[in-house]
Amino acid sequence: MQRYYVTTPIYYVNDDPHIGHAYTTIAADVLARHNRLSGRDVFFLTGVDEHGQKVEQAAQRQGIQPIELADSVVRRYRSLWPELEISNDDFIRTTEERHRKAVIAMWKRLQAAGAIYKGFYKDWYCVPCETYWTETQLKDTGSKDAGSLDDKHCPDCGRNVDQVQEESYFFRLGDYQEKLLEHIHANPDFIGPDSRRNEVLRFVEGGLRDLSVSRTTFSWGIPVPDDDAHVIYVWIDALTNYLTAAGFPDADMPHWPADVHLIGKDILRFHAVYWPCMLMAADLPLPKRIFAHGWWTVEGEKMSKSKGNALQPDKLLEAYDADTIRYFMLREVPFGQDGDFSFTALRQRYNTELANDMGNLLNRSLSMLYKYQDGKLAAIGSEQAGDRALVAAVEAMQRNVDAAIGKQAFHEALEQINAVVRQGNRYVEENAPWALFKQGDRERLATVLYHLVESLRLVVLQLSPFMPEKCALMLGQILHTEVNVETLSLADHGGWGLLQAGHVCARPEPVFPRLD
Ligand code: ME8
Repeated sequence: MQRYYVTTPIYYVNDDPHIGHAYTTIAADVLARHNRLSGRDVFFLTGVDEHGQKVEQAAQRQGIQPIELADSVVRRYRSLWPELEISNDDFIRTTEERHRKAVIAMWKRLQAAGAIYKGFYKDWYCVPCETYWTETQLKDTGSKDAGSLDDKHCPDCGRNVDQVQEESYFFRLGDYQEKLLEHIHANPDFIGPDSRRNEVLRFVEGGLRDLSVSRTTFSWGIPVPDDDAHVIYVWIDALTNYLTAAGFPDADMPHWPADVHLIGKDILRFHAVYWPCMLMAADLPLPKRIFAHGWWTVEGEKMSKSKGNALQPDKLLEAYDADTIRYFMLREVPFGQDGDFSFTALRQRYNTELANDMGNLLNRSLSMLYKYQDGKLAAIGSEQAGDRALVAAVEAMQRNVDAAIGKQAFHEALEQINAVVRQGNRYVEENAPWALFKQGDRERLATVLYHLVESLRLVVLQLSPFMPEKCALMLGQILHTEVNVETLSLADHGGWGLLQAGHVCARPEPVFPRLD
C-alpha cells in the first residue's frame, strides 16, 4: 500500500493554541483524510515543542517549572484537537524519552560526519523567535535603532535582541549550500508555493553561514552528549521530531521521508534550509515537500498578546461548529496567501455556499424524492445530454480535487466541489422534476432524481475530508444508515452508479441551517 506521511509544526508550549495553530493542523488533517480516502497508509503527526529559552522564560514568569507549563498547555492541545476533528495518528512531545534518544542519535550522526565543531560565538539572539542574528543582518535589514548597540531589534519580529557571547558548537551549514541549491533546482516541488521557493533560493544564494547549535546560558533542553554544559539548540531538537515519530534511530522508518511538512511562512528557513542540510549531513533522505502557508489577521488586525485579540479556537467553537470553521479557513484564502478572519465573511460563506447551495441541493433533492417516489430511487431511462454532463462534471471534479489537494490548493479543491453543486442546482431548474411529475413522465423523473442523488453522494464523499461530521450526516441521509466517513474509500465507494434502483433514502433534515 502506498504510504503518506504528513506533519504539522510542533507548537511551542509557552502560549495557548490560537487559530494560527488550528489552521495548519486542519489543513494537515484534510491531507490525511483525503489520502486515507484515496487508499493510502497515512501517518499524520502533530505535537508540541517544549524546550528552549522561550519556554523556560515563560515558566519563570509564571513561577512554575517548564515541565509544569508544558503539561498544562499539552492538556489544552490534546482536548482541542478532537473537538476540531483532527485525526492525527501520533502526538509528539519533545520531552519524551523516544525523542531524547532520537536527538542524541542525530547529534552523534552529525558529529561522526564531521559536520559539527566547537567554536566561539558572538552574536545577537531573539528569544521570541529563537533565532541568531549577526551584526550585519541587523543593519542590512534596517532594524530600527540599528546604530545603538544596546537597543537592537530582530529583523523578523522587531523585538529587542540580546547579545550573546559564548562557547558554542557549530553545524557546518555553509558546506551544504551548493548541494541544497542543486536539490531545490532538481526538485521543483520541494518547496511550495513558488513565491516561497524563490525566497529560499535567494536566501541560500546569499550565502550560508555556519549555524550555532548549542547554548550554555540556560538549561531547559537536551544536553550535548559528553558535554552537558551545552544544551542542543532548540531548532535542531525540534526539527528532529519528524524523524522521532517515524521511528528514528531504531526502526527502519517505513514512513520516512515525509510526503509533506506543512508550516507557516515564518518558519520557512528552518524547514527549507537548516533541516534539509542537517539531513544531508546525516545522510538521510529529505522530505518530499515543504509547504508554507500565510498568516491570518483577525478582523483586519494582527493577532497579538498585548492587544489580547489572539483568536482562540475553543472560544470560536462555542459559536460555530468545527466543520464550519474548517470549511471557512480553507475556503476563504488561497492556501499560501495571507488572509483575514472575520465573522461577517464566515457567515457569508456559510450562508451562500453551504446553506443556499449545498444544503439546499440535498434538501430539495431528497424532498422531491419523497414527494414523488416515496423516498425510493427507481429504474432510470436513457440518459440525455444534461445527465451525461452532470456525470462528466462529477468525474472531472474527482480528478481535479485530487490534483488540487496534491499541491495543497484546498481553495481550488473546494471550488471544484462547489461548481458541481451549482451545476446540480441548475440541473434541477432545467429538468423541473415537478413538471415531469405533473406530466406523468415517471421514467424521466426517476432518471433526473437518480442523477441528483448519485451526484450528491459523490460530491459529499469528496467534501468529507473537509467536513467529516456534516458529510457523515449528509451521507447518512442519502444512504439511510449511520455512516462512519473514516471507513469509506474512493476505490469502494467512488464510482458512479453504485446506488441501486429500489434504494430508499432517509427523509431530509436540514444540515446547514442559515446563520444570522
Ligand atoms: O514556530 N496565522 O511554534 P509556534 C497563521 N515550535 N499561522 C500562524 C499565525 C497566524 N497569525 N501565528 C502563528 C514554532 N502561526 C516552532 C515550530 S517545528 C519543528 C517547530 C503558525 O507555536 C506559525 O506560522 O510559534 C507556525 O507555523 C505555527 O503557528 C507554530 O508556531
